[in-house]
Amino acid sequence: MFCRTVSRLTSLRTVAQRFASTKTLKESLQEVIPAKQEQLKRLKAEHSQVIVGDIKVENIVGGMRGLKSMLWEASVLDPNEACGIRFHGLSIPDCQQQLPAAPGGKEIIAESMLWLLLTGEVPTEAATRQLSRELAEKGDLPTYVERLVDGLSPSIHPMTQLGIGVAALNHDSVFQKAYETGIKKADYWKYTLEDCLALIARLPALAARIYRNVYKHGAAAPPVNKDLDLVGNYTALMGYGANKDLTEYLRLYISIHGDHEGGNASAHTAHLVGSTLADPYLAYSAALFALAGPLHGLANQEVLRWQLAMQKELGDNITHQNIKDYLWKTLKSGQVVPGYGHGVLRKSDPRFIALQEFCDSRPDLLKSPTIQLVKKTYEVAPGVLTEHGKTKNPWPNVDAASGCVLYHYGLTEFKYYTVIFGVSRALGALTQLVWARALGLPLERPKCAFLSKQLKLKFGI
Ligand code: FAM
Repeated sequence: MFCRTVSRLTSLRTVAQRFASTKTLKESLQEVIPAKQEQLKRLKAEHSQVIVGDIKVENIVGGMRGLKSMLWEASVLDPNEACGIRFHGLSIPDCQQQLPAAPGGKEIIAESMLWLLLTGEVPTEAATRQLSRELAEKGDLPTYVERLVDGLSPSIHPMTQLGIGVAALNHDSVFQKAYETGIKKADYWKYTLEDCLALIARLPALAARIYRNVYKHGAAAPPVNKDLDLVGNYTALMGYGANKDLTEYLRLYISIHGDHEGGNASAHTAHLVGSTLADPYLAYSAALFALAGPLHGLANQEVLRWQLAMQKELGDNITHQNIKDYLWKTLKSGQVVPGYGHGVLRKSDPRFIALQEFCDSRPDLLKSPTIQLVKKTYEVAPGVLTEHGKTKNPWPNVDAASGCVLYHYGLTEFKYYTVIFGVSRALGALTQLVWARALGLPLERPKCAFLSKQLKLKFGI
């Protein structure tokens, strides 16, 4: 007994010493920022007039697709590369190999992905644990936000509630307070980082409170556990802590769905709003409302609604032909097939593949009728969409699979799924905000093209 106590004390001390000698996220960022600032300074001074691409009419009338006009390097999408997305050069399988998991877990955790996104470096295990603790210590919701969300009608969509709660947290913005008292531009990023970490830390408690208010009659959640990682706390606060597989699934999903280049609708909204020097809470709240659109984050809810309707209609008759017919019925009624297509990718979304691999490694998931239907749909949908001939990408995106696993694990309230995406996208969108302030990026203000005159002169249209 004595020996066990001594060895436990020794191991606690070792961990504490390791933590003490581990750089914090802020210290690590502080080391990498000056080189990037210098790079940008030189770029502006020496290469401002270099042409990096043409602007075509199709870019202007096509939602700016393909138009390179944002500075963002933490993640890159390659439409045609098999791995499709890289985070500071690492593919999803690389991240799965290199980024620290939770104690006893295997999947990437939000903290290690956040560290990679912010610093471009793979964190050590000690640094990851230290960040988990820092976030857990900041994870409680202030009472005024608890009261605010408790007062919202449960019939208000969970995403609307999340956006309201995040916006209200700006009451505590250190950036806003410091700005009012007058701070140097060079220090903006430090206050922005502090707000961003506090926001990421509080998202699980806020999102879980909304879940309990809307679906569990406001049942009280346990306190934030200082020894758990962010997603470990999130599932525990929602009431699913005992389900280790669900927690692992959400760790993976939340990490790999966090960043997707800076131009996706939610991250870009945060960037635009943040460029006015609105604080990170306001900027991310705006991003959440972009995420709430069915062409973006709401797709995970729509996929499940669509899959369940198909399951109901087909009953036990789930054949390839019946799925094909159902797909055609959807398309002919003028609707999109949710979970298929993408603004940039032109192959199967690597995040979809990672989630499928997660399912393949668990026999209980393979037996789930909903997951089997996802797999069968994947076998025929690309062919149907190709024949339909509209979409540039007939392959599945991440949301073709994301909700079905949640559904299998008993988290069946699919109107809530986009909230989980909202917890995830904070990793990328807020990283982008920190860097925008570190690099002193200006107010975003694109010029409008008045095409009608040109069209008349050039093309007689
Ligand atoms: N089913 C039917 N038609 C589709 C389609 C789909 N899954 N995907 C695209 N199209 C149509 C699209 O509506 C457009 O038709 P119109 O010319 O009549 O307007 C045409 O194909 C060309 O579209 P595109 O250039 O291939 O795609 P976009 O870049 O305009 O849009 C998406 C990309 C993702 C909005 C689109 O593929 C879509 O609506 N998919 C279904 C919804 C969905 O799954 N969204 C989730 C996106 C996801 F990655 C995320 O944000 N989590």
